[in-house]
Amino acid sequence: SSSTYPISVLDYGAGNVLSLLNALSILGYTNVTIITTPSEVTSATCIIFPGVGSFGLAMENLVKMGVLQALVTHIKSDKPYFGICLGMQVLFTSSSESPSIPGLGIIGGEVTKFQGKDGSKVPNIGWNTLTPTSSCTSSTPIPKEGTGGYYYFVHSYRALPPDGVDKEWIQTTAEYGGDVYVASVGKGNVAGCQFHPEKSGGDGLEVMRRWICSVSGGLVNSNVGEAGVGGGGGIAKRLVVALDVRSNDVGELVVTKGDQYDVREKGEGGKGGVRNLGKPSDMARKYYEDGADEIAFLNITSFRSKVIDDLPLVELMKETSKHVFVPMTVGGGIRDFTDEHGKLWKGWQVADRYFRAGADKVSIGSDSVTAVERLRDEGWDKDKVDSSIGDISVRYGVQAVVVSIDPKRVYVKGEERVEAERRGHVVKDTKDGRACWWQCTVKGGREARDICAVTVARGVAELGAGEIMLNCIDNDGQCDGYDLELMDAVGGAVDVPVIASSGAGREEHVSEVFLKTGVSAALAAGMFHRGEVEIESVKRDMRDKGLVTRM
Ligand code: 1PR
Repeated sequence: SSSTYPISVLDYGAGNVLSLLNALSILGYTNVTIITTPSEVTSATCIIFPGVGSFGLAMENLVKMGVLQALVTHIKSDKPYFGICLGMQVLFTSSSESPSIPGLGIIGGEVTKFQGKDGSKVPNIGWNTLTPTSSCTSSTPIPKEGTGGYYYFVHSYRALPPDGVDKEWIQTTAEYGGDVYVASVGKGNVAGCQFHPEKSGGDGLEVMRRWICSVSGGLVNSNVGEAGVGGGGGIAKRLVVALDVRSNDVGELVVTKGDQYDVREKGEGGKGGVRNLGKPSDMARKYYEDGADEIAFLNITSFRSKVIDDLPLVELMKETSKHVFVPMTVGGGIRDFTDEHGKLWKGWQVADRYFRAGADKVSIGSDSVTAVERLRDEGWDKDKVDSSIGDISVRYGVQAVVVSIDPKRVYVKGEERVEAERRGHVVKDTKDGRACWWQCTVKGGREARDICAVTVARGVAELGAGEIMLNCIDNDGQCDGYDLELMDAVGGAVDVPVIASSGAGREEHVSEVFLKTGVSAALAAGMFHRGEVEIESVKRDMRDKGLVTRM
């Protein structure tokens, strides 16, 4: 069923409003406009504000657009407003993220940064359940009985429930890193949530539907699904499905999958064609419907692309984001490059194309390795190093920047070990009695560099990466499990979340990497593409072993 209730999406051009528009479209709202001017804000019936970037950037943009006063008037006269993530945070008085810039001041209280207590990673990225407060009822956007569902959060700052009168705003809280923080607020026709309803699968879409129904005078029927069944409270371990994408020999984009990064069939007496496992958008949609928590698209031949208007994954993202309502990452070719007309494009401009097409995060591979090499050459003074990582995290937030590392094991003994350590590599004793370090490669494993994975991970976290996708070329496609020693070595060295990748072949491998290392997410590709293992059975195994799991 469709509705012509007018909805205005306030946008200052720094992020992904496409996902929100797609969510509204699938819910049947056809009268949706993007607004940017004071008069549009003044005449809007219902405003949704999906803020992105930093608190200060959001407030400055509202001032620059001249809409600040009109927005405050709209909210204070109790006209419908829904703030998502930063769009909720700006309702508060201030934020320690930008101490000199006040918020809208609708809700008393300060937004502050997670402390990373007890080794918890910052940003908080993941799926969480909610706890209702006494202001949460069966008719609030998140109904009391729906708080057991899973909602997707990604943020470094959070509001702690303020004392006193403003408490009545707080409808649900969530728990992370030892904090109980504000997950959603609401009073009258004004509401907001810290999580992303447009990225929280069916549970999230339901929050939006209920809120719009209530403010538009529609019926909030209790279409509340079964509350999700998890392994308990707290943040769920994420299961990411990766789609390695490239053109095949006749120029179609296909999902492929390599063995140790070699994606060609073993042909007679030489190399066969590129393995074709299916159409990327169809496969992404299927994995979303099967319960994947996140989908990553990697353009594995990106080092060839030369034209900004010919980024192969842009159209794919636009298409996929119509049907997929969980976070999507795009990687491959995010770096500065000069096109055939001699024009220089910055990495963040390439990333921007993907964000506008529906991506939530970009993943940077080769360019991150060279950025850390420059950082090392500058004596680890990050102010002296320009990088795509820094450029993108400043504009879109650290949570939007994933770094993908493609290391290979190098075994060393005796003098070699001494020499490797002298060159700054972190060498570990492995359980088979040997010692190794993990050498970073660029260009999809084609070129090895004299820098180790632990060093690159530390460096990119300094430069502003929010997450690390940690592959391992030795284990890729081997179905023998993840490189646990690598996951441990890198996970222990950085405060940002690590996604384990490469080597999953059975359900137990995923549970194992969560139980034995501190990674926040596990990525798998081939076992799903070949139809050997189902997402649901992996999640059942995780849940049965006591891991918090979004079923
Ligand atoms: O360097 O910024 O242009 O990014 C290129 C990106 O493409 C990097 O993220 C790099 O990891 C990826 N890539 C490049 N070549 C290949 C290849 O396979 N020939 N694929 C490649 C990386 C790793 C995972 C894979 C897991 C899990 N593939 O995506 O899906 O290893 O596989 P499994 O579960 O089947 O073991 P830039």
